Amino acid sequence: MTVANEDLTRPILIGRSSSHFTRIARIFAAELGVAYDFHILRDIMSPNLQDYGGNPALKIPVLRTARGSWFGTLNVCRELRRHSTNKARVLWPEDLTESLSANLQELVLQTMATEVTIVMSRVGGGAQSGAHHDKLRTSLLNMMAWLEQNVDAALAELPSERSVSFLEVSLYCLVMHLSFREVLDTTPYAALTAFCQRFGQRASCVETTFRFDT
Ligand SMILES: N[C@@H](CCC(=O)N[C@@H](CS)C(=O)NCC(=O)O)C(=O)O
Repeated sequence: MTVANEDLTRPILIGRSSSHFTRIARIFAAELGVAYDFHILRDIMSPNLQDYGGNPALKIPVLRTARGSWFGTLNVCRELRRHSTNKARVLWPEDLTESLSANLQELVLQTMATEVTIVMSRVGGGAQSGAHHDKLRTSLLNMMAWLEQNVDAALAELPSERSVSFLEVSLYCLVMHLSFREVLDTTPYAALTAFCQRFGQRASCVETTFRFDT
């Protein structure tokens, strides 16, 4: 994939249909009514900076607009907001001023990052046992237990007039992805499952279902 000489009249999202971070961006684009071209990163093990829109971290998603490249999901969502003309009221992480919802956001993002490490280790042929692997699993299970216990109270802290929140979109993508990548059976997590069933009814979620790109 080349990053030069492309038509940037509308944004280009570089990502994968199987990626939870990418799905956050895609749900935001749908909620905000922003059209984009989706460029699929075929090889997640590629060491080629160009494949990641110039992101030195070699991570997706990346959004390319006429104003530049935007690295990281939160940056991508903020730039999508700037491209949007609809009146959606977005609740961002910095709007979470109560400890429960702020901690929920932190732990959702950390669980997503931990899951990436677990999945990349699997994909890249890394160790599937050992002290680090065991600690990652323990951390994952601890965080999931905390999310399960606190999700309802934390979401109750959110202002009701929001159209969409980064917290809910990221939580939804995390829980659905754990199941999709068979990292964890999420069915015993009743509160998280109930949240996903409710939130997943949005058109933005239905039209971005996880799948492996072919
Ligand atoms: N901080 C980044 C993390 C993105 C991330 O970890 N993306 C995963 C895909 S879901 C990735 O690029 N994995 C490839 C790798 O870790 O090498 C963000 O917020 O977007």
